[in-house]
Amino acid sequence: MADYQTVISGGTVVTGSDVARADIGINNGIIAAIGLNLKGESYIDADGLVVLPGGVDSHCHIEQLNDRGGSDEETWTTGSRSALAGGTTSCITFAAQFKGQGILGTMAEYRRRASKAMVDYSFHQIISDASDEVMFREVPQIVAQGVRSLKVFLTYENSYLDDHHFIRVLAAARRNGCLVTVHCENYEAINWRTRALLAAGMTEPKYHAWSRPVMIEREATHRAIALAEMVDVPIQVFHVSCAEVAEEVARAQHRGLKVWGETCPQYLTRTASDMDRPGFEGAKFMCSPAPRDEAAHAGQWEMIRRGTLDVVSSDHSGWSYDSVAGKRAGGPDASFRDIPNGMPGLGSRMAVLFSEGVSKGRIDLCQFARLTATNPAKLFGLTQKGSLAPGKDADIVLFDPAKKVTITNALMQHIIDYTPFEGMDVTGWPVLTMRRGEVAMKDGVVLAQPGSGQFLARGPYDMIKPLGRLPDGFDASAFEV
Ligand code: DUC
Ligand code: ZN
Ligand code: ZN
Repeated sequence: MADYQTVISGGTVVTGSDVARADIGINNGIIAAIGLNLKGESYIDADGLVVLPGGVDSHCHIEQLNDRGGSDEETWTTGSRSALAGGTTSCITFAAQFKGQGILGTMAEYRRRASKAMVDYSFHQIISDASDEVMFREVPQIVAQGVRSLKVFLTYENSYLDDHHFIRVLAAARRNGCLVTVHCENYEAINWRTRALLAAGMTEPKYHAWSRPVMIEREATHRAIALAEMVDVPIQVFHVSCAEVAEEVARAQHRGLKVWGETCPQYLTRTASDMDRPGFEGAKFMCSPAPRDEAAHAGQWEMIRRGTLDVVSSDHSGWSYDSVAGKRAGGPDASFRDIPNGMPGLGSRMAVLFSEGVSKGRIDLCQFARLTATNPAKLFGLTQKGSLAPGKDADIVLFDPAKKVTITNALMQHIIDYTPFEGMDVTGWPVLTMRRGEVAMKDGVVLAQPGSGQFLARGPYDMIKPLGRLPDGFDASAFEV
């Protein structure tokens, strides 16, 4: 008699702490058992395959609304297709606030759009206007809806917060039990350098990197950490680009602070010289912070090895190369300042990290599982996700560790017309993705139906509780006026 509806049999099962040849028994979308010789009504043969937790991409931009009344090119249908093709089963995307507006109405619109998702999902709430109404009345309401992370930009003309407003967001996060995620670059310094570069006629995509050198990322990271320490609230530093910045995170961790660091495959594989490709081609690699150089990649791998950087997300933010809705939004002769930032990466994140990390011997399988699934799930309170263990959702990806693939844009299955990883040879490829017990992708064919993804409401959780270490023991956030 069968004990399980589905058994994934004979694979190399990887958790955040162990690797074992075993079967996984699944009932009603939940992992029911990990053991030997499990009896199932149906079987998925995983002989020769690596069985990993489905990817959790805790930083991707999908159907994000912009201040011109439009939205990202990548839709929930195409974004989740790309995610599933690449082995990712859960995404945390962004709900953006525009200055002068609230956040409750827009959250409802984001929830409506995400109802087409095929992956499970949650949101980070971007705060661009820390008004009293939003800080004291609306944030508690979106937290009650299950959104537990606030996102802050320390640069970008229409979104950045000065120190005063950043502190107000940190305080609101402390009062409401949220994590704050921070884009750390110094707005004034970038502006100052950008104006000078444009005045000097240095306008091509490669000057994007010149406009935002390492120390402006390092300074903003240091400042974000210091202010978060003052308010006593946990933060995650987004998309760390190099070791000098990761060192700020490491110093904070050594002081016992709840500060975490994230990076992305582009900061492990792409360089500023990619932005110096002929013509407009460099625009494909423009993102912020800017990719650095090969020495920076080596430093980043070391920071991953040490555990300073413990999440690798995609920062998928796609802008088609040949589109006026995309990279060409600023016209044919746009300077770097007017070319949209970001690159697609949802579909490539797992394979690029597996190949560059596991196949090249820089990280082991358990580290891979932690970086791509276990750690982001824990940090963001996705309690059913990120781990292969009885009781967790059966979100599982089967990797063929020997499969050699040359990345092409068609394989990404996103809506964007390019991938920054075009032509990269990788060893290791996702061949089957299961989401809550259903085969959602097999051999590159996405089988999930639009609307089958579920909203992941996040409740309070210990990992993001404040430390209780306040300057002079005084909790200013409780008396804010
Ligand atoms: N930088 C961001 O901060 N967000 C999206 C893309 C990018 O390059
Ligand atoms: Zn960012
Ligand atoms: Zn981003």
